[in-house]
Amino acid sequence: MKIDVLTLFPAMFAGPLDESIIKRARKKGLLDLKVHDLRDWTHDRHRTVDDRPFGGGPGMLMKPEPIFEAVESLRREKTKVILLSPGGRKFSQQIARELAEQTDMLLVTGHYEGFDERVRQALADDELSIGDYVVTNGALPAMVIIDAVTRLLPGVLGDDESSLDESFSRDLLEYPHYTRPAEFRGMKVPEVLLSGNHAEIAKWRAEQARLRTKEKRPDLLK
Ligand code: 4G0
Repeated sequence: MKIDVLTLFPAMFAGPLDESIIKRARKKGLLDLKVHDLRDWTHDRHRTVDDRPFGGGPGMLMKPEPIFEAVESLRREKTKVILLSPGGRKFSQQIARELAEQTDMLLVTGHYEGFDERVRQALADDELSIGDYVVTNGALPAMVIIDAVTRLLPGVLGDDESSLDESFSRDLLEYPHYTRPAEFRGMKVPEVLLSGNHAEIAKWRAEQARLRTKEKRPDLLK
């Protein structure tokens, strides 16, 4: 998959996407990620990317011209252009699975109070939010989406890392997990997990997952 990112903070992308699974995906050529500085598409001496809202009010908006020029130069035939903003559709594992089927994405990030509406109207195929909160700019949300999508690309995860039971993790929280030692600082691993009785273990895990979901995420049971 080819992912282009348009940002005012290209330096933020060095680091998080150069580690671990994403690093490996890039090395293997499964992810081709290119980060672009929006200011490269400005023409004035101050490389201006923002302006004041018509009609008044506080804050600044991303002005349309640099974004239009950048998107028009970066997008190709199959490119899905996606805006990141707190006003977008809520990103989810289901949306990550859908995006993993694309060949080309262009993530457009902003800051201030958001984008001139014509960016949305004329350029965006979709607008996503990683959750109901505001961060200073769209770089972190873009990285979250890149990470969640990349680990789903065929060949990225090894057998050990693959989520074995995706259908399960879809509608319930995980049951409690334990590794050695069997007793640690007086805290014992539940006896059933040491019993070797796989039917009982499966029953215990299903019950724990249900209890935990009811406690922490009752919305998932409805
Ligand atoms: C556009 C995304 C971009 C509009 C971006 C803020 C959170 C998310 C930004 C705004 C972001 C998210 C209207 C404040 C940049 N913060 N939840 N900040 N407004 O995905």
